[in-house]
Amino acid sequence: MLRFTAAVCLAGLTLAPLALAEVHEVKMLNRGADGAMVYEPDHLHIAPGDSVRFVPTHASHNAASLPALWPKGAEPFKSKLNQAAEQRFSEPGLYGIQCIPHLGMGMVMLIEVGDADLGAVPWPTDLPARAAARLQAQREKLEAGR
Ligand SMILES: [Cu+2]
Repeated sequence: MLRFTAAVCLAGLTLAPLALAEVHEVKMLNRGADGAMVYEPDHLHIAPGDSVRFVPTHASHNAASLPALWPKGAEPFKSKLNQAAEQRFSEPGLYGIQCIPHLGMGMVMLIEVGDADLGAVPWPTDLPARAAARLQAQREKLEAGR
């Protein structure tokens, strides 16, 4: 009887995958389709409660909150170099992610959690030029994907 109950529960879980939070994988690369020092993909639109798993496909990268582009009240984070890290995003908003060693080379990405009002997000003005240009391009891709 117990075994039967367990089997029914498992069947129920597999029938309702949409109710479960997703984990989105992002590679950290020395070179990708869009150039040197990139996250791939470099922009994500995810649901509140979803997680992002940062994978050190190449060496010497990490993922950390970009303080200039981080929702008020959301918990900042910083992963260790060369280690996979999983970060859960529960607060809706627009999140900037940086690789600390390569911010100057433009290694950043954008994560939109829920439906952010992109026009109302204070946009950072003091970032290295390559990072600012890539963030702008990522924002345009998020807007175009709606
Ligand atoms: Cu890096």
